[in-house]
Amino acid sequence: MRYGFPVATSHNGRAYSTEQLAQLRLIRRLIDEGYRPSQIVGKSAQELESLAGSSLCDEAQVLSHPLARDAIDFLRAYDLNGLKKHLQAARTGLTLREYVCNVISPLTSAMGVAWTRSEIGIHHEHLCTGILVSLLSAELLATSPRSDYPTIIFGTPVDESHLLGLLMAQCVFADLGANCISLGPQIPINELALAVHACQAEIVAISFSFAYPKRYVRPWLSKLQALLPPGKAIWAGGAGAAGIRRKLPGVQIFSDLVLAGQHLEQFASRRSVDCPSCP
Ligand code: B12
Repeated sequence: MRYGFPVATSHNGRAYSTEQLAQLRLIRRLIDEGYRPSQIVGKSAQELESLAGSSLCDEAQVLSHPLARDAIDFLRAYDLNGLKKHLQAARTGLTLREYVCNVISPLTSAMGVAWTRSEIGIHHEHLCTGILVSLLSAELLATSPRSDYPTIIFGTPVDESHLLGLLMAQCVFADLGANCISLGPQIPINELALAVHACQAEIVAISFSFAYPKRYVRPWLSKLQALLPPGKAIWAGGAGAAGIRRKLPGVQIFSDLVLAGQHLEQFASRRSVDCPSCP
């Protein structure tokens, strides 16, 4: 009520209209993304929706990706074997990293848009995530680390349950030759720091999805930095990390998996020059 909104519609001051509740949900989402209350309270539902929409992506373009569009159709028809075969066929002739960047990543974006448009429900997202996790996990088993590439440890913060971004980054780095160790999603920060030490990882890779409140990304990363011994690299990715306004010295932020792969190649070649006998 501090900003004069919402105004209750009943005498006991507790009932709000459906429209006000929808507005409140949008306001909450925008605040999590980093907007100040004074920037958004007082705007109409339409204005709020367009702000929330503009922070995502060009929906029509995302949905026009033919492979992703077909995958969403399989999902809507609950043809999960069809979806699996469709995704397996799309793998032909591509390296693992090309597959992730050109097929899986556009599909996850399209799923997000389809969900926003109520074309699919949360259970569809779970069904598709299950298939993607099993396909990508099988791919990871077939990769072999190269001795001239570093060990990278992967995880997401406790409040981040989205794991596909993490898995995609893992596939790209493993395909290039990194020794990838995943702690999976929702790892307590102290446990992550202990695992980095125990596994002698040189790089910690963290994923923050669009749903992760952007105002918590920087504090979380700086807490991790304080827990790690000097010299460990922190690489963060995902739409949540890409949204932080002030960067953190010593933390690399990626919103593009191709660039992340190139960065790893440079890291590995610098590493070979600096320490030719490193394992
Ligand atoms: C699948 C999915 C789910 C699944 C997750 C299953 C799982 N175990 O992973 C389920 C159904 C559980 C789910 C739940 C929710 N979700 Co959801 N979900 C998605 C979806 C479709 C994909 C998520 C994903 O993995 N994205 C991560 C990757 C693919 O995308 P990215 O962040 O842009 O990252 C890219 C790069 O930056 C890079 N990258 C990512 N990480 C890293 C890390 C490193 C080191 C590097 C180098 C690179 C890198 O890889 C990606 C390549 O494209 C997205 C849509 C979307 N656009 O993301 C919505 C989305 C993230 N979800 C959303 C929401 C709202 C939710 C829920 C709050 C509501 C709900 N649906 O119930 C809950 C929240 C759960 C929670 N507590 O966190 C919204 C967030 C919007 C917002 N403003 O908050 C989205 C954007 C959908 C939408 N269009 O509105 N979700």
